[in-house]
Amino acid sequence: MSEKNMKRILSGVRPTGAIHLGNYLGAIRNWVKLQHQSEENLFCIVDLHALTTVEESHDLANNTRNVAAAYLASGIDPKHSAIFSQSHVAEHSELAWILGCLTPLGWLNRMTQFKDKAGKKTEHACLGLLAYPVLMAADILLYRASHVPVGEDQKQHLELARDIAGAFNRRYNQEFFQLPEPIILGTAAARVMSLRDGTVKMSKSDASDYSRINLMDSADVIALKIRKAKTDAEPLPAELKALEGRPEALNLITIFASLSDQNPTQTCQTYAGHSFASFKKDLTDLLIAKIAPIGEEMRRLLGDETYLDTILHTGASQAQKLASKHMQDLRAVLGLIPL
Ligand code: AQP
Repeated sequence: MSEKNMKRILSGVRPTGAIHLGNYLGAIRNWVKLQHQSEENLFCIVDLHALTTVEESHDLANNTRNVAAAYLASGIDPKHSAIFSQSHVAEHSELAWILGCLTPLGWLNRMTQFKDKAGKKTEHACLGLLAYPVLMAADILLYRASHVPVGEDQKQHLELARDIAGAFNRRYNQEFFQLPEPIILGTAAARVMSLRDGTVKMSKSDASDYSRINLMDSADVIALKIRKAKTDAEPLPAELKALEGRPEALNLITIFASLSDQNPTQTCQTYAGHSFASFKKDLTDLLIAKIAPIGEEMRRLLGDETYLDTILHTGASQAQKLASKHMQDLRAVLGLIPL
């Protein structure tokens, strides 16, 4: 099959902390299904992206192994999918530079994630944070990925990757890059919210561990976090619409629906008129049944660093083969002397 007709999927997670239920329901669980619907899959651990918001508490090597263990324990199969660390394939950075030379600053200044992460002090934000979407475009275009599963928050960056590919093709007057198609993950849990505040997303960098369920949380910790999860005084309604203005309740219903492969309307109907106490008990049991085994498997895998590093090195060499071939083609287009 020619590369142009091939379905090649690429996606990634930043190794910035403990992998949580949002990462799992919003991304990794969907990749597990998608990996069997394409000819090639690349699941990257984007450690260079983590450097844009690096904190002293980040232990990049261990966090990277933690993400690899989460991928494997969730069902990403290394026989179908390359699992690798972004920094192990140097061409990501090389291509990012080349693409950065044709990306107008105006495009980057419009990115909402930059505005969110830089806050008011844009003068103090690092160049890497502004250039993040260019590196993401490089991650995708380096492999000529045809499809990119993205969460809601990454849609704008993927659109930019398509714009950059188009700008390159126009400048060099050829269809060098194929425009990557988004796979918009329209699942119930496209955005899992914090357990402490239903208006902000569940996040690795939230200071409160009670805001999220980590994949490695024990059954006791899961039970405690759900017990403490913010709710309101009303019983659960029969209609999803009635949860408007009740973000924490909506979030818990959405999590339940997603874990039980229902739509949230069905979950509402099941729990209509119930108090949070009885609903939370069932949600806890469901979370323990679905998440605790993944955590257990992650712990087992993390006990075998040699195995995890072998997975990462094998994945990197698969990715590297594609990357170096594409960079060689690209050098010819740019008029650089071949390596
Ligand atoms: N709360 C979420 N709900 C649904 N999907 C989510 N994702 C992240 N949080 C949620 C999806 O997980 C994938 C990998 O995310 P990432 O780690 O690369 O970046 P992120 O979105 O910045 O994740 P965090 O947890 O919020 O990390 P920090 O705190 O370091 O910024 C993506 O597909 C993302 O959509």
